[in-house]
Amino acid sequence: MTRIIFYAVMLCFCMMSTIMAQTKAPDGVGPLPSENQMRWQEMEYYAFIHFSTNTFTNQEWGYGEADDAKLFNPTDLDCDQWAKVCKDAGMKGIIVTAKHHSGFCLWPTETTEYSVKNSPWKNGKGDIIGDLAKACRKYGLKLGIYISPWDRNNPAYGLLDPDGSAPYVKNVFRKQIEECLTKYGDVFEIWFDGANGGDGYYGGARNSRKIDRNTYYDWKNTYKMIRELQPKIVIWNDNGDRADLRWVGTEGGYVGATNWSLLNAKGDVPYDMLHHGVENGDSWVPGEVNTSIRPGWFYHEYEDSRVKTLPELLNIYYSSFGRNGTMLLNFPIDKSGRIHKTDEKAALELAKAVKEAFAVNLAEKKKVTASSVRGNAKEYGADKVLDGNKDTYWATDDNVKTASVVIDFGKPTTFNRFLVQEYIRLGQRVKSFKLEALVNGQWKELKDQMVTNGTGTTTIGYKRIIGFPTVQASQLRFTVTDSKASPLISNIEVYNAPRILDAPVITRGKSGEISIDVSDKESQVFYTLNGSVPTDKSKKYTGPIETEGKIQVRAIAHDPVSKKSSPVSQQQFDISRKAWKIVSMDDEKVNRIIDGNPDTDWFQPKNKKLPAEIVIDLGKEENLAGFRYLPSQSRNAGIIKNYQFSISVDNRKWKLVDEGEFSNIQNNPLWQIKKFEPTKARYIKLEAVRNTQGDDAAGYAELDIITN
Ligand code: FUL
Repeated sequence: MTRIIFYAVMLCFCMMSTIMAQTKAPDGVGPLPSENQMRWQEMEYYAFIHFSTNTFTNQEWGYGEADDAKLFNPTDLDCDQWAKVCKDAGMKGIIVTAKHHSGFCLWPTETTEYSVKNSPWKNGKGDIIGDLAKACRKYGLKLGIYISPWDRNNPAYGLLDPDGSAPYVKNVFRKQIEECLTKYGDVFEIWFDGANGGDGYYGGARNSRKIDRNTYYDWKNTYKMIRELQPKIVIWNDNGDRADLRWVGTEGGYVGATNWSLLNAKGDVPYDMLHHGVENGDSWVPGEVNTSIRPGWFYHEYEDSRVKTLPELLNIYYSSFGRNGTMLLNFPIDKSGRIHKTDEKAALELAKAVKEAFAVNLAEKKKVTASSVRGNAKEYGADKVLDGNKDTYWATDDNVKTASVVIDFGKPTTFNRFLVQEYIRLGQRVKSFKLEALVNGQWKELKDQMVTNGTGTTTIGYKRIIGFPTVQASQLRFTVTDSKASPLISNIEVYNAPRILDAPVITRGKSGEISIDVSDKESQVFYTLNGSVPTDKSKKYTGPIETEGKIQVRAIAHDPVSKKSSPVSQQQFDISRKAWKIVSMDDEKVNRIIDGNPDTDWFQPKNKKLPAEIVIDLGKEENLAGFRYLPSQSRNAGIIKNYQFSISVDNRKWKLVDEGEFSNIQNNPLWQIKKFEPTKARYIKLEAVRNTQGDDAAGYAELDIITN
């Protein structure tokens, strides 16, 4: 008897150890996120605040002019309002431009006179970083700091001592970081922009300074100091040394649909790597998607009507943390010192739309089964994807890299959004997946509607959201089709988001014809030409509209079934370009730069050197008051940075009416608007003096004038 009991116990023990061996938690695969990176990733959505002397000089990059400090005088500065708007918008933190490239500091630093202490605001007694830190604490938001490494004001910027050390880095830059990280409590992120060296005021020297971005800032020691001062911080750096987070290669508000949170610790990081990460990278460096709620980062009154619309903001939402990134949305503070009411409204509309879209998780409490479960153990079962617990996950055995789960809704259910999360603490694993819905007994593949080439369902990472045309189905099948190792899926949600129409795109061709295009081809388009707000009673668009002279076009897309309309899009066009002739170039294709289509471009021939000029005969004398330049939207080349603009009555004697730089045009290649004293002329000349890459290319998508 004792012997039987002994064998029985041994048998149980053996069985248990087999099960335990099989259900051992999976090992991590590849680089893993740090605790700081995890905490940051889970914030998902936070704000950027751009505020500086630029706000008052109407610039994107202040030159660092000493006198600009005297212009810094917000009339109603209210950090509480910033924090309240961010909180209400669903954001978790705020990163503020404590110092932008002009060098002006928003706190009374001991390192320079170029700060709030020498501005008229609060008679020099104010401290914006202090006020914001307090407001963030009040609203339960985290504080982040942007300190520009480039400083266009500081006399020492770019200079080296005989021993090779950089006094600006030692005595100014690092001290400024130290002040910001010690005076204002916890800081969750520090942001070092990549714009570096170039023209500046530099204490009155007014010259150009070049630095080696890999060595000048001694990042190794700078990082060491930062981590000692704020052990829980994450570092964003677009300069030499790899830090905790990466830029995604565009300021347009989207990251690649394939998005690995990995990079290599060493070596160059071209656009493709920034935008998609590196599948087999050796370091965990997740992407942060940064964009502004308006075209520019700083406030410009002329952009009051160009605040992003709800469909645009929703696209950014789905293309940032819907693609394994975080979303860093910028508010340019206006001259009064507040977030402008239009921007506030737009951010709150986005929050409301997101709340509505993700209100009811249709997968909750539904039956779920898996094709394979790790060791057949309960703790890795399919139900872990629906249990709402981020620390549990469905897993397969180590060698099983393709597997599926099926969610049974129990009845035909209507949906159009799918949300899925990997358990990234053990690495990012999934290389591709497939989604299918059981519609009338047939499996139908659901493709990511945001990805036009049909390759949408690749990586997952922390969070992936797929949008597709609405289906009605009784079951949903999610299949991992390739993975680095056993996929670990911690969460799945399914939603039916209300349909939101995109605003139409309005363009005007060279002969003055207006075209209005909509992304949703089933919707109708209504428009006005007299500045009034269009409704579904306005004129219906049926094809290009012939127009002459200056004109304002406003249009909406309208869904006759739901009776819902898109936001209004509007375009102000100047005189028609029918009579224009480009006289400086004998190449038919050059007309692309005045064809009104931002998607076509022209580049000056490769054998030509800068400066390059474009001369246009407007056909008759016009009262000129400015010009607009749009660089190529398809190629990151030939982007004009420094320009001269001249006018003439006879194409012989020229008058220079404007010159300068298109600030930040490399990262934000939008329309550049320049105004000058109104002058009559028939010919215009745009001279490309230097481009952003220091070579001889000059490219143009569009060139236009502004008349008085
Ligand atoms: C850029 C800067 O040069 C812009 O001015 C802005 O601060 C943006 C967030 O980063 O590259």
